[in-house]
Amino acid sequence: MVGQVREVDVLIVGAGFAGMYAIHRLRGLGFSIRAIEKGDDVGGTWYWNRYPGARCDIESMSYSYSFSDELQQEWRWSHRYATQPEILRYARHVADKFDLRRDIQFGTQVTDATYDESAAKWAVTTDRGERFLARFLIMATGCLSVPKKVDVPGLDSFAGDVFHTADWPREGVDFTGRRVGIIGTGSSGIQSIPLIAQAAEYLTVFQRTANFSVPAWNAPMSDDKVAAMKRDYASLRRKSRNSYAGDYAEEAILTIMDLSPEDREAAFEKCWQQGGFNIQYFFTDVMESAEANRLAADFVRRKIRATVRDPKVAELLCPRDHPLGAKRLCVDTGYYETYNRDNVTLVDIHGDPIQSITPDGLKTGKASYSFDTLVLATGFDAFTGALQRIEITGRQGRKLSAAWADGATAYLGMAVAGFPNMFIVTGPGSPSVLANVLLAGEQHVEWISTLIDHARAQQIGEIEAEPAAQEGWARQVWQDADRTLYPRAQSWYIGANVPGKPHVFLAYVAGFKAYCDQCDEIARQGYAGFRLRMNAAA
Ligand code: N01
Repeated sequence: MVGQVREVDVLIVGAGFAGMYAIHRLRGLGFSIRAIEKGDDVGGTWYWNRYPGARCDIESMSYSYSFSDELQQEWRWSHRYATQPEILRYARHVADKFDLRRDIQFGTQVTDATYDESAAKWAVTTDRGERFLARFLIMATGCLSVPKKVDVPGLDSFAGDVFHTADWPREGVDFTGRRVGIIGTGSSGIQSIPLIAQAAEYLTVFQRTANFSVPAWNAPMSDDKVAAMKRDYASLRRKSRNSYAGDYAEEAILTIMDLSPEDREAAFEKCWQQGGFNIQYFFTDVMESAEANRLAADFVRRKIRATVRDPKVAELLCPRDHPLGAKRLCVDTGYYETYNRDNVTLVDIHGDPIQSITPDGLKTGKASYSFDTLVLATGFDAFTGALQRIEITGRQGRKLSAAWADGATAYLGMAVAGFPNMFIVTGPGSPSVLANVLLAGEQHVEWISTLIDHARAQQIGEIEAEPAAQEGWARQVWQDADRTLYPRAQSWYIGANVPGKPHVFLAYVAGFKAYCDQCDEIARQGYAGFRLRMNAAA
């Protein structure tokens, strides 16, 4: 098709969970569509992140599509938290069931997208030289899809294998007999470290920042439990839609600072025993009061000390430089226990930073460490990485990179002033990563497709966020965040993990329900904050 221009109503970039649903939804509304996907199959983040231990940390019955009751009734999740292979199987099942692949072009990257103001269309080019013209552009590119550039000197000199958790070999890695070094102790590191330690001859973990992690207590789902939840699925989904985190887990009902020391300890212990994010979401004040947060953090630190036998190692694993939850809480299976193994060493690279990677290991200021395999669990250029890989040019030749030079903002976390007819699914300023991102993506797809459908019916040719609405939204996102402890960490939520990235709070912290209610109200008001221009011909 090189040379020809293919015209569609909607071009969707990405065939992860959000892109897949966008295909299904827009096709159902009668739009012509094409989706472009870099991977060779559907699944997005679950296609790329195949490292050992990769699994969701929101319960699978919740972290799954809600749009089709038939789908949610027929699919059987094996465990409370499904593994990456199971989630990828689910994505493939969805693609088959809804016949999505016929509209997806795999193994292709969009390289640039330019808005043609006279035609009110996006001209899109791929790395295969194909060209598309689309009335609407939907960026379903994911919040955590581009690994951040690894800023460790000497990486190229390493003689052994280097694996990044977010770009794991399709065929897997056999760690038998290997001496492994791993850099990074965020969620990816914390999930993979226990399994790499079990398989490898020796594992050295290089930790710059200790993170809070809580147990998953993952287990198979019994038939009775699954059946009971499926009978009640509609109300579980309603509860999720009306919750803070887009989940059916219990909502915050206790205030730590109102509890006696005994009741507090009992409540923390209950959260710990339930596992998952409860300790963060079960209390009204844990993300708002520094003292309440310290009490919760102290509880987790006591758990770490009770688990890790070597007191020095336990102290190193105790996070001290950020409030619990202000860097994303990790959910693990046997993470702290792993440091009781004889074949695992924890190295503090905060006190003694890495100087360089060497051919057979790495050097810090004070010591050298040797290993033959290096695993990078060093995270992502969150929210903006995937969008900034594409040369996106809006009205009057303005680049998205220029529009976001002082920080990424988008009205409702989905539309950028100066970039008409382009929508970002779970973009900067949306609840996305602070909620159940699967449901957050569904809500965006439904809202955006309803707006596009409305535009077609009303002969509206251009939809564009108003600059004032976008600024107001950015202010609200920041003010909401500023009332919490979230900004008190140097986290990827504010872009702090990528050198030079402007710091703005990138997620909407006021909760999924509050966000959805605002979106609904804006739609009721005729899409307030959007400039809707009629077709030239209308
Ligand atoms: O990445 P991260 P991640 N030298 O940025 C360290 C989601 N997720 O891939 O904190 C030394 O959290 C860095 O150290 P520091 C989830 O939302 C979900 O683990 O910058 N160290 C940190 O320890 C998660 O939050 C699941 O000091 C360097 C680590 O690398 C998000 O993805 C599973 C370094 C990066 O941690 C990102 O998680 C996995 C350097 N130069 C991920 N550069 C689920 O369970 C970075 N680090 C669903």
